[in-house]
Amino acid sequence: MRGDPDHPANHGRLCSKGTALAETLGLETRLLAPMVDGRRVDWPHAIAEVAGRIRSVIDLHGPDAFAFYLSGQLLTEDYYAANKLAKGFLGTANVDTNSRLCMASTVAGHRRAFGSDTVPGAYEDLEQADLVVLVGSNLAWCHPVLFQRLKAAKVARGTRVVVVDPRRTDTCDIADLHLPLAPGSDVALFNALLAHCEAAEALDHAFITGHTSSFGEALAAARATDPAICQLPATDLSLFFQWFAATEKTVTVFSQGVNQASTGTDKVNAIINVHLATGRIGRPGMGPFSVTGQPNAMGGREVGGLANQLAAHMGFDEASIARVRRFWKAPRMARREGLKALDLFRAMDTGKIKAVWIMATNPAVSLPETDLVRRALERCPVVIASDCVADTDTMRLAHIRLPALAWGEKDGTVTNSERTISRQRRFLPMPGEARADWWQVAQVARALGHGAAFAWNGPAEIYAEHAALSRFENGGNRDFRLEEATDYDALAPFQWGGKRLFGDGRFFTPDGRARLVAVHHRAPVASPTSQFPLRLNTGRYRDQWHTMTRTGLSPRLSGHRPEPLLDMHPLDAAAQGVKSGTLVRVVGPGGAYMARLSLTEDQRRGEVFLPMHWNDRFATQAVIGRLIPGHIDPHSGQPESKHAVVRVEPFTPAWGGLLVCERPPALPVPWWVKRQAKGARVTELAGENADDRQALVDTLDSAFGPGKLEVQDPRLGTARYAWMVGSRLVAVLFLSTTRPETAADWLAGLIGHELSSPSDRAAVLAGRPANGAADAGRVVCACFSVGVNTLVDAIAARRLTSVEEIGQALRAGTGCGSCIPELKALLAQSQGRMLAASAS
Ligand SMILES: Nc1nc2c(c(=O)[nH]1)N[C@H]1C(S)=C(S)[C@@H](COP(=O)(O)OP(=O)(O)OC[C@H]3O[C@@H](n4cnc5c(=O)[nH]c(N)nc54)[C@H](O)[C@@H]3O)O[C@H]1N2
Ligand SMILES: Nc1nc2c(c(=O)[nH]1)N[C@H]1C(S)=C(S)[C@@H](COP(=O)(O)OP(=O)(O)OC[C@H]3O[C@@H](n4cnc5c(=O)[nH]c(N)nc54)[C@H](O)[C@@H]3O)O[C@H]1N2
Ligand SMILES: [Mo]
Repeated sequence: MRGDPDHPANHGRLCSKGTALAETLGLETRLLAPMVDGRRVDWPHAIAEVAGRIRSVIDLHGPDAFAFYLSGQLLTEDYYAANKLAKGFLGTANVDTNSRLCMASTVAGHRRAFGSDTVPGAYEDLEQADLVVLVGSNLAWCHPVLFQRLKAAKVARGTRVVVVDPRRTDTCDIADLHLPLAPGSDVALFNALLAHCEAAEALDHAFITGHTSSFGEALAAARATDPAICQLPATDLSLFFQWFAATEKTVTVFSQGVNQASTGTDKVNAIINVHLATGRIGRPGMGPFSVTGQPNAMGGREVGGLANQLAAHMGFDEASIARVRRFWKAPRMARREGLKALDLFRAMDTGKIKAVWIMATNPAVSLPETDLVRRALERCPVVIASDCVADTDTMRLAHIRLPALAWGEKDGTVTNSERTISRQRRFLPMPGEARADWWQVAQVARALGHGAAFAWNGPAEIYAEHAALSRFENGGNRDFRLEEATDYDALAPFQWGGKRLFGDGRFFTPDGRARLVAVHHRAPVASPTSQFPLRLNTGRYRDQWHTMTRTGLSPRLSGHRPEPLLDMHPLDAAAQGVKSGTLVRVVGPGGAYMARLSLTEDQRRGEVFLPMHWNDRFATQAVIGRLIPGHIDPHSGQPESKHAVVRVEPFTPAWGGLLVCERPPALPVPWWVKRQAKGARVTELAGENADDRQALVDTLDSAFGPGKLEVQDPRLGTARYAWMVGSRLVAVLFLSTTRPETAADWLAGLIGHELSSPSDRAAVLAGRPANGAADAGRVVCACFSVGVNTLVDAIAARRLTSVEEIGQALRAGTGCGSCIPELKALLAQSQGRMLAASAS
């Protein structure tokens, strides 16, 4: 897997997940045939069932009883097809997408400020800026390629970097200043910044007068804001304000720490206000810059994938509805906005929506109020889900499961954060019966009698139609406009709208002026109480992608964080009576979650952090949505996924276990978490009851047969088993009263292999190689699979003193570079050890 050196966005650089893509292309976990009510059927049957069930729901209950729930992981052509079917031909705008959980607040903020959902700048602005402010963005882990570009620019021209995030993240590795603000206080911060810029005479009054409106109201609101709300040291705050006021070439990058809040839209406008008031927009090296997450989050916005957008960046005003109807020759246009994600699932729960088609998203995990969402899917009479993976938490709740093509098999276009449209090309055959998402929609549309409007022969024709709609009656008052692609297959990456927009000071509002918005601080909806005293923040790990359906298949991506950790400040842990490295239950008003406790001063006091990735496929009790209440932003409908409240309780197991085998059976124990290692899956287990141990061994006996080797030490409470078929090793189980320590990755490599000599078998039961070869340990560098033990040993033995020397010796850190902060930490630790050794 190599990057394309000619692509303008990454210049050939890949992140760890991109580098490991080849490990996720296998067909083992794929859905390869349509399934209706648990039965395998052929496509004509599946299409007839989907169309028949949708038709009968609509005939009985009207078009709004049907909904699509889509995803920023669809291609633009897929998205266009679903949106057209629902909004033009079935007559419902109940089309929403996981972008509601992701970019909705930015969309709402952009539209309030610019009159359109436009990202004004380009990635190269980060390279041309003198100051880059990263707000609620862990760029080092979530946009590692862009992070590398910024880092290189910093080396070349000394760019100042400020990180605004309650947590200290690896992104702070390149920060000149980290502002660990109180969660949810971004509006106060940027309001105070606006007031400061005014006082410091750093505003661009010519731009304000010539090109904006509502400046006075916004400034009054800003002046009324007390920056003490942010709980930041006054010196840091004034340093940030001085830098910002003095630096014309400033880019403010923002992401989920801004969007995923009940004040998300106001946060976006607070940021944009400052850029408008200083005139820093639409010119090189400056501007507000929303970085999107999913590969095609932007394409979804362009086709109208959100329930409150129609198509081609048009909304639900009368003129737009009429225009799109004319273009589509639509028989049954949706006439008003549809339900947003959370309301959509609530409507399934109350029986208003009776048929849903979910594509390329896993709402049973990623939406808040998980139990309500799952109950809604259980109650909904018709649940259709298209996914490339057979078994996800959502697929388990679907009546009709349709096999989709995955990356490498599908053809179409995606749009990135800087508006660059790229062609994605198929290079693998279509496996089994899997078919493109657009094809599935078009087939169903034809079965419903709309053949003429869905007669496309391929994505090229859909793209041409989408582009034509963007130009249709577009006299220059709509931002989104695509030219005809003369050769779709050879389409080279290009930025729609050109490199930058708004350089001329003209916006897409009715009066052509950008709007400043008067915004006021509001605290997150849930506030800590004596029952739930801690603020819960959630987000991403470096090497996992969302609900892990793909990245969870890769051994090296699963090695960096093998299980979910609860990050907590040591003083809070002491107060709650929980210990580092032990299992804890995180309890919120809506449910519980099990994690291992990791103590770190990177967390503010009173605040904890959990990853969003694990789910029922990978752990017993680690579905993040159970802890997130359904509080939403009033403008965007985006859930407040970053500001829940919880308490933390110790979980004291009576025993711990480690199971290594190719495919674990269903396990009768209270807690386990699985990860993919090279050769086998590694499952960690823990139980509160000694009887669980026997039940577990019995389960494994019936799964793997009676032929096992065992050693027990009743005095120590340890037991070790190795199941064999002939001389082939099929499973290993280690039990102990604590957490068994073994070379799990080494054991995984032996599964399925012959153990011919007695010493081989003895080594398996000893849990480590007979020849004393070391276990590489937890993966630090995923690009080159370099483990922590290998690094620590090499740093000591070869006296490595810098990241560069580590790179020369082991290649670690020379791929995507996102492990460099960890390499630095290991170097610092080993220097600490050397100092301690020389001092004694
Ligand atoms: N490795 C990896 N990369 C990914 C993804 C993935 O799953 N894995 N997913 C992709 C997707 S879809 C997305 S949307 C992006 C998300 O990319 P990011 O937004 O960078 O990622 P998150 O970890 O969700 O959140 C970013 C930060 O917001 C901070 N935050 C929390 N509350 C506040 C607050 O009140 N104010 C401020 N200023 N900050 C706050 C959190 O502490 C966190 O560090 O990542 C994309 N890239
Ligand atoms: N607590 C909390 N919750 C969050 C977040 C958070 O930070 N904290 N972040 C939110 C954000 S920003 C996002 S984007 C969401 C992501 O949440 P989801 O969208 O639910 O997560 P994914 O795991 O990306 O789900 C994508 C699904 O599509 C399948 N798939 C992949 N490619 C294709 C394809 O081409 N066609 C089809 N039909 N299927 C395909 C995958 O196998 C997988 O099942 O989570 C949101 N939820
Ligand atoms: Mo996202």
